[in-house]
Amino acid sequence: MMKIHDYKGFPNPARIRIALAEKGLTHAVEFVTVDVPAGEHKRPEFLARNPAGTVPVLELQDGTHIAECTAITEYLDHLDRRPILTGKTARERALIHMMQRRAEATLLDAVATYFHHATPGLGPHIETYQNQEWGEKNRERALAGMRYFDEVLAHQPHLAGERFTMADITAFAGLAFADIAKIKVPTDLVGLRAWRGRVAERPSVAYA
Ligand code: GTS
Repeated sequence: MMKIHDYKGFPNPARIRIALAEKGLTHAVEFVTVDVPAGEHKRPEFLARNPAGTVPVLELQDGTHIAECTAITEYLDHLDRRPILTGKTARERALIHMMQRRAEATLLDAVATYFHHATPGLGPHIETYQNQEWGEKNRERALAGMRYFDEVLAHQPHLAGERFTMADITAFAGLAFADIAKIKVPTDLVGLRAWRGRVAERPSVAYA
């Protein structure tokens, strides 16, 4: 059986749990808890699985380890040759990857950088280098990202067009992380808030 090394409730692990539920694959994997708050993800045994020292990591039956949520989602989405999250045509795939990367860089990763640098983050035993100014800058970047996605959603129901995709999963996880980091979604971003409400109703999100 495939394994997912992760920590339930954290935003990046949630991306893969949502993808698994969307694909109907929740029973095809075994979850292995990595005690992130205790720093288990920075120990040699875990670094051998993922040198970045982050969760989640997918472990295939042949022992191959796949890190990075986009790569894991690509793998899971193509297992049945019926991709629903990463696109079928060249155009769909390009648009989904473009929007996914924007959601990751300008929202999820920006919020994470704020959290790790400008707040106590995961605590002093894990946050061994903090740069407050860089953290604050990334709070601004995250708010600009939210504003950008609000504009996109004024013209289409999902980030990459008509359908729910990996790009929506990333942005949704970004907003969940923003809640944890106490970055509020501005009230005037009505399109973004409405989209979030619609995504929150998906059964896959309840599963995550
Ligand atoms: N780009 C990575 C991916 O797509 O998997 C990000 C992974 C990541 O940063 N994971 C966080 C982690 O392991 C967990 S989460 O809180 O962001 O969900 N962080 C540990 C650390 O010490 O930074």
